[in-house]
Amino acid sequence: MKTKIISTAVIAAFSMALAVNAAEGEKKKGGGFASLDKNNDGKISKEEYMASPNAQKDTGKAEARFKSLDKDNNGSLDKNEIKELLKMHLKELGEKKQPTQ
Ligand SMILES: [Ca+2]
Ligand SMILES: [Ca+2]
Repeated sequence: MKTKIISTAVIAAFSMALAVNAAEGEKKKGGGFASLDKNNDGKISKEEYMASPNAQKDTGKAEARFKSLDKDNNGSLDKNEIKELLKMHLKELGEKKQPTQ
């Protein structure tokens, strides 16, 4: 069991940030996952996803993860799919911070 309350709050905050970013047409670059959307079409293509520094660390893992995130298998991550991505990343961050769990 992890610190569920905290991660839920963090996810909520990130989701809001993402929504704001998307709504503003991603004004500020370099932060959050909206910055992955290079061509600003509101989706993250596999190329965009793989170009992220995080994905570059382990491309095999990133590729597998992209596949699992792309629920409808259309080759890009839409907003709902990105939400899952956020959750996954946050979970990983939490695991790194709390190696005991
Ligand atoms: Ca895109
Ligand atoms: Ca998709």
